Amino acid sequence: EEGILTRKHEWEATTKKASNRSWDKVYAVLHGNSLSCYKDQKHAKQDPHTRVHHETPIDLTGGTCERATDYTKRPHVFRLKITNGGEYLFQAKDESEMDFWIQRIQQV
Ligand code: I3P
Repeated sequence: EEGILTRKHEWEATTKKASNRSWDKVYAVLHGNSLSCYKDQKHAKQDPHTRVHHETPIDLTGGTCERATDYTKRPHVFRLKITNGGEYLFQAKDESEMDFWIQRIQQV
């Protein structure tokens, strides 16, 4: 699965707030147990090593993903928590895309 999402990195680890906290448009690609975020589709296709901020893929194993009901500044936002304590918010373009991503990530 892949598509455009807007992302905010909230926590780098349980007690470490992310330093770059702005919302960024990313091209997200779910592959196996991991989620990779690219600048756009072209980067995702041409060079899989060009993830945003030179990140390694986000390992979804053991993580949780659900709608961010407490985040009210934007609509269609879900939260991904990963096992190292990292947390991301993702904004989808509408409710059905949000539900789709949550379901897909929960299936991992
Ligand atoms: C961040 C940006 C985010 C904001 C975040 C700011 O500033 O304004 O939109 O999150 O607030 O730090 P910058 O772009 O200069 O990095 P919200 O949209 O959720 O308010 P935060 O630090 O309180 O998370």
